[in-house]
Amino acid sequence: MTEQPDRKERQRETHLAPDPAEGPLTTDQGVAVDHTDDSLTAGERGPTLMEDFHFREKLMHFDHERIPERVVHARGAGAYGYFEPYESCAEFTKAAFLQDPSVRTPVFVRFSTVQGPRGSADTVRDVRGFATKFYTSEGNYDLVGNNMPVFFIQDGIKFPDFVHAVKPEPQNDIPTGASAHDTLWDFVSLQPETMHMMMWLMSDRAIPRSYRMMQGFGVHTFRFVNANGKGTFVKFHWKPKLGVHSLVWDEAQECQGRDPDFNRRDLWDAIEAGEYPEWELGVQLVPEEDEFNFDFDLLDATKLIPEEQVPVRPIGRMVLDRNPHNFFAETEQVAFHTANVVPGIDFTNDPLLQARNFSYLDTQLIRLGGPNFAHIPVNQPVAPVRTNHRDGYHQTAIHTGTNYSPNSLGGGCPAIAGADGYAYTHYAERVDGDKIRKRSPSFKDFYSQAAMFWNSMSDWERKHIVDAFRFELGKVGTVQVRERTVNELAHIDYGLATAVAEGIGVANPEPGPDNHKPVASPALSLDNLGGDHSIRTRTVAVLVTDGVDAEQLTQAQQALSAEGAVVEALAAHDGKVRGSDGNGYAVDRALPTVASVLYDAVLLPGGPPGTPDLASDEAAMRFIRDAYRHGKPIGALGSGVGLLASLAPDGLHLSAGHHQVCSDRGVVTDTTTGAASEEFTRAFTEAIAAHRHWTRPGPRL
Ligand code: HDD
Repeated sequence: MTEQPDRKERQRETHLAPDPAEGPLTTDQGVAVDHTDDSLTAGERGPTLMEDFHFREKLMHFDHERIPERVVHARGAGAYGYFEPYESCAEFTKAAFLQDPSVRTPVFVRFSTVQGPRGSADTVRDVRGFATKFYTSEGNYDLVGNNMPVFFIQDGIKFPDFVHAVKPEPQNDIPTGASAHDTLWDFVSLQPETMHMMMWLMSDRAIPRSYRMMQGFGVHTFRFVNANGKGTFVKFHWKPKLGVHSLVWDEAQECQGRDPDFNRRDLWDAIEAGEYPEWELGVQLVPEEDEFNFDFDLLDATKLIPEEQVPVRPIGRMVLDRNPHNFFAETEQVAFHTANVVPGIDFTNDPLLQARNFSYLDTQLIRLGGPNFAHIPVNQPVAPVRTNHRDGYHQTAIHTGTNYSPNSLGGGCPAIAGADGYAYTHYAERVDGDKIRKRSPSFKDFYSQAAMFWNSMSDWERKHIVDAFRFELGKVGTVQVRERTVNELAHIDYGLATAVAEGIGVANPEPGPDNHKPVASPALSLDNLGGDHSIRTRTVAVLVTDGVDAEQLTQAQQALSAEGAVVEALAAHDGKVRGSDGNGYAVDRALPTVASVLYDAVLLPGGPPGTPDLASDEAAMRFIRDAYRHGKPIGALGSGVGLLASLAPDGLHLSAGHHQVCSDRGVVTDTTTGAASEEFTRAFTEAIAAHRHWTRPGPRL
């Protein structure tokens, strides 16, 4: 493996501020400070003096610590890592970082929500940003994508309208981190091109379990260009190794309060634990001559290319293995730009992409306060930089030599690379046409792919989509907006429209023109995106009390940890519980500080007769009920099975008698006392790998 990732790391290290512990506290001017707790005053109870330069500098700096947050994607979390290709992609692109499997290219990735401000909660219903900066040997390449493969609008000139509509309402700045309000749905109901993306937004893709467990998409059709100048259309896909998993809406909402940093913490903790998140980069390639072989326009970002039509070809993998040293310096100040491309990667005339190529550069000026943001360490390429750009706010370089081109006084430096294959040469696409403001007729089918998405969903996914529409529109006060949206849904699927109409108290719409081909794309269903089916990094709560069966506890912890799960013992109090063998067993967290929504599964070990019953602990009981309602795997052993039996709804099968393992819709039980059987561990592990179990009987509990 080459040294490349270390190049970015070494570059970062040169910017690390020295540890203040090595010297005395000073002012910005380097003058040592004798006292920082009291300001300089005229007398012990007198006014503060103007000459207190330390006080004034300290306050001045503090007063200016904040920069404008991103107008969208304000809340995010980032990490460094590397990308390595599986094999050379020279046939399609000359991009240097896609040529040699032995070359690792350093990356920085920032995940984000879109609507909420910097301090909003993570688990809101929203699109997630998935932006990757590749520090390649030929300069930075930014793939600024989302976790959904399509977008709300077709032309970037609508972006301010869309964002104004989805952002909190202007008079009161409500709601935070939510799309369930009148202005968004007003816009949506009047702008049918949004409907495909709204289907994605109402699906569970909008509430990912983890940034590590979501797909990423470049969305637009881009262009690969090979060394001979031949172009190939390309769509980019990131596929997570751990599979794609989501929360349930009820859980996501509670999680917003229990841990607003749920996704951010999860990413940080996984990397700290050495569980490095990994994605495979895949591409859908379309030869230029096939551009018009689709029943949609490749330049329309509200459309995807079904994987069944053009398979995703895996070309490399990305691993995130380092957390930032400083959130502000790195995650906040990272500046992505869709036009940061390298030779071998080019644009298409997708009008959304064209607008983005203006917007991202522009926005950094207000956000980062001047044109020198490429000097900020996280934004610095590892490729050499030689420009004639000079001066401007926050200039930190002391340039010498000439600053114009052509020159002879500076020896002609920097020289122009020329079109010799090394420099970036724009793809020579022929364009001509009249100057017009008009959407191409090829962009006018707004519903077929929305219908395809609906057709591709499993029953539980469809139910969640209907529930989401009902929730969102149920928060919309204007009846006409509700009605108009339902009318739009009738163009997608009449059953969907009437199911939503019923929930929000509006009349059934007129049936839409039923002219969609009954097309489905199985690749779109979460049922088919299980990843490696492992339980690595899934969190399992073991509810324990004094008297817990020590053998069961230890063995279950060991067996699940061996599979890569994060197992935590929870009890009514911190410290230790006394096991059935008389020994103390560490409690990882006290129940009042956590909740079921923070875990993927729960295990109830048993204990000998007389063991204090979890049933008397309100927090434990709520934990079990929530886990059941949210379809989470529940394991119970020994007397734990009895507790579960006292709560379980009719129709759920639990084991009875001695040594009998029973697994029913993610509830796995074994009445054995002592260490759990291998059969139990296997069944419980499988239940956790399946993530959620939707067909459980209700209610009781
Ligand atoms: Fe955008 C940020 C993704 C359309 C204008 N966008 C931003 C980020 C992501 C995306 C992931 C956060 C980057 C970061 O972490 O710093 N945006 C998308 C995708 C789009 C899209 C996948 C459609 C395919 N965006 C889009 C359009 C426009 C913008 C059409 C404007 C015409 N986006 C911006 C922006 C932001 C931004 C205003 C805010 C902060 C920033 O750029 O750096 O320029």
